[in-house]
Amino acid sequence: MVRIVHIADVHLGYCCKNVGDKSASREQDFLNAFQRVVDYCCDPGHHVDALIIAGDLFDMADPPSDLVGFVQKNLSSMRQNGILVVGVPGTHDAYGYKSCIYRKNQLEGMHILVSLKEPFIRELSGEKVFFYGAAYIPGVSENHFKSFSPFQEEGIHIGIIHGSVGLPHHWEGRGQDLHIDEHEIARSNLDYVALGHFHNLKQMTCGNTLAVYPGSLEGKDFSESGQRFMVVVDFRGKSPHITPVPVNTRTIKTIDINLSNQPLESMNDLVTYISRTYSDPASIISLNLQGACQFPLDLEYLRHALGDQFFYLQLKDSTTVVDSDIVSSWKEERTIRGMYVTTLLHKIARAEGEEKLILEEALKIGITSFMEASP
Ligand SMILES: [Mn+2]
Repeated sequence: MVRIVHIADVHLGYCCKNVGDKSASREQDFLNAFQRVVDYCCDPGHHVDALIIAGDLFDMADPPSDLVGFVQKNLSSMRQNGILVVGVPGTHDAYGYKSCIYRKNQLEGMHILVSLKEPFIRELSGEKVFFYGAAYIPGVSENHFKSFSPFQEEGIHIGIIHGSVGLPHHWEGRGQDLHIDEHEIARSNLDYVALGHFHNLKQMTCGNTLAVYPGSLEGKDFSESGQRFMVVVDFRGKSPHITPVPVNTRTIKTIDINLSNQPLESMNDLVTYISRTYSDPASIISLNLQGACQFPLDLEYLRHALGDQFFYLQLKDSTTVVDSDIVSSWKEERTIRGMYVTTLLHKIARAEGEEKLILEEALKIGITSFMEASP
């Protein structure tokens, strides 16, 4: 049985600006994830024949030498263990850049495929395996995949493509991408297509061909939430069976908390509730507070009070005070704050869209100020 590990979008060298002062530690996570893949492959008990890297191994075309050294060390381990490494350039480490690392032949032991004309052929675990891949240069390369057909020879035929297959709506308009239709993959009759470019795990059956995006190995932002995987592909005969294996150090999570459903009366209650329910020091969390809040919300206080409960915490205030007890009680008062609340509530009731949101924010700020003045 031939066993191949398929990864893509490793983005080594990615600058993690979105986690504040944790950026250096977070950048190390990306290296550790790649290291974990290499360690998995080199473990003799796993019987891995080859590693496919389907583009964006690096976050940049011309990585700094410490990063190249790190990758070279791992490629050398792979070679010592007799494991083939084959890949294509991506969009971040694109072949179109003159300074592209893959043009310099600096990385020994990684076979970068640049043209679909010639397959790269190796015998693995007694089977002849054909790898087809190309470097795509926007505006220069044609989409050779449109007229592609594999060699008519017995063996396992694998395509490696960094591009968009089955385009989600929000990716439209990215003119620089290589676009491939699912029916083109079906027509190729390849046994497996190792994809890269979309950062979340996705598998597609196109005719007789299985095409898989493994996704990124560490989430780059909050759109890459949940576990991250390498894909272990076992060929029983010619037919591929995949097992996603988690590799990430940290998990990105988005959590919505509806305060209307919680009997919380103060910031301290909220801190206690969040710590008890969601504390997770290894994770990167986006916490979205929603619903009616019965007390002034102080996000800076919350961020510091929750301190080391999370690796990194992003807070979003989507709460409303319109339906809170405090507003209900103040609007009955014949006082300045009573008039303020009543006037704002009238305006909010008549407003729409962005104006409504601005007025709700004004009500929140006003209530906080009144409370600070006379708690
Ligand atoms: Mn990528």
